[in-house]
Amino acid sequence: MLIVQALAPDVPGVWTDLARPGHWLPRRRRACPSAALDERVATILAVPAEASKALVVQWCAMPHLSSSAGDFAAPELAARKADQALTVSVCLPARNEVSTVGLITTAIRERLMDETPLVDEILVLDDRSTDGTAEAAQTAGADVVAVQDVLPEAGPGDGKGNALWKSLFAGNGDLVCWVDSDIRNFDPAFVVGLLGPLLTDTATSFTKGFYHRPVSEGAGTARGGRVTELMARPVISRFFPALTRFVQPLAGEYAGRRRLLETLPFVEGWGVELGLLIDVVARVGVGAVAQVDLGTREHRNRPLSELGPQATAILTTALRRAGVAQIGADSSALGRSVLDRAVTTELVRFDDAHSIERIEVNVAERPPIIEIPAYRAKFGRELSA
Ligand SMILES: Nc1nc2c(ncn2[C@@H]2O[C@H](COP(=O)(O)OP(=O)(O)OP(=O)(O)O)[C@@H](O)[C@H]2O)c(=O)[nH]1
Ligand SMILES: [Mg+2]
Repeated sequence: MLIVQALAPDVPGVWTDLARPGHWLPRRRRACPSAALDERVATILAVPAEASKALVVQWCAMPHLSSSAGDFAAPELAARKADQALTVSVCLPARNEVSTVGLITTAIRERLMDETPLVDEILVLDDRSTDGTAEAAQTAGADVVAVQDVLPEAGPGDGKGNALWKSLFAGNGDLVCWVDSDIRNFDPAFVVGLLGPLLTDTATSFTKGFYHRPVSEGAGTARGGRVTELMARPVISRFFPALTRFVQPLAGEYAGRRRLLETLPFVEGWGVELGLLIDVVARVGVGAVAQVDLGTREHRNRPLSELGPQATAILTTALRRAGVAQIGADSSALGRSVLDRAVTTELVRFDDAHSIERIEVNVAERPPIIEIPAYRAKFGRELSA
């Protein structure tokens, strides 16, 4: 199946003309659940405007796929969780977040563990922080895991996506909820909202948060999220129009069922949000993904100079999934899976004195974690044929 068909299962005929066999990428040579996903990766160089419009019409007709954090109450969800014999992990990736990680951990522990048994564990995936993040998280009651200590045989890896991937091994929950640890106005309702659709609707496999982002000084746009506005939305509109329904496609707060997440590759760095969203929808269809209004979210805003590498990683992630090979890549690369390869892009720009700056942006991907023997041993999984 082509990825575009999976993304638009209810728009008959719209994508038929796009199925150009010449642009198929070869199946990965391994037997695992992700093979089917790779089969769906196709070149989509010419999405007709009417097809994009049809998809937007389609998702506008699916208001039931959006909800608000306030629609759910923790005690009711805890009861549903118990009925279904499920467990929940909340995982926070953290790199030098001493000013916020303790407050977030405390709020989750007090409200969603001590007061109401909705969350079974809080993991903080600490990445060589030097500011006391690990100590603050531990004092607040999190299980702190050093990223480099998780699956050492897989190598240390790098970036947020790598920490999320490792959290699948370090944690135990059937449902995994990820929350950034730099949120300044964290409310446990974020976690309740993300778990709500998963615990009340067995057809939902993944939930994605969205929110209003107030702008702090100099951020430049009323909505915040400059990389979202200037990179993610154009690229989604161009290549993955079914994903245009996601208000904040790069939101760092999302949750899913382990059975799904373990079968997906994870981009190690900045591309993890977009990569997961594309892959989840390709795997389970847009109707199995709910988005949840989490209200307002405040976090730091980076200077513009730091956003270029982030945008480059997101572009690389999207192009890979659209089947567009890296320029200059040797042609034999297409004989293997594009997902196996770390792509390094050199972002070239100029500083104020017009001196050239060359920044390497390495976009590596972790394989579906179910391919790791230690994971299968821990969770009693087998590779399907
Ligand atoms: N474990 C780990 N966590 C990371 C790494 N990089 C970022 N994070 C965490 O991932 C979350 C999101 O990273 P941010 O740096 O806030 O990224 P962002 O939200 O896109 O950018 P900001 O505008 O700076 O907030 C935060 O909780 C970070 O601490 C990393 O290399 N390892
Ligand atoms: Mg942030």
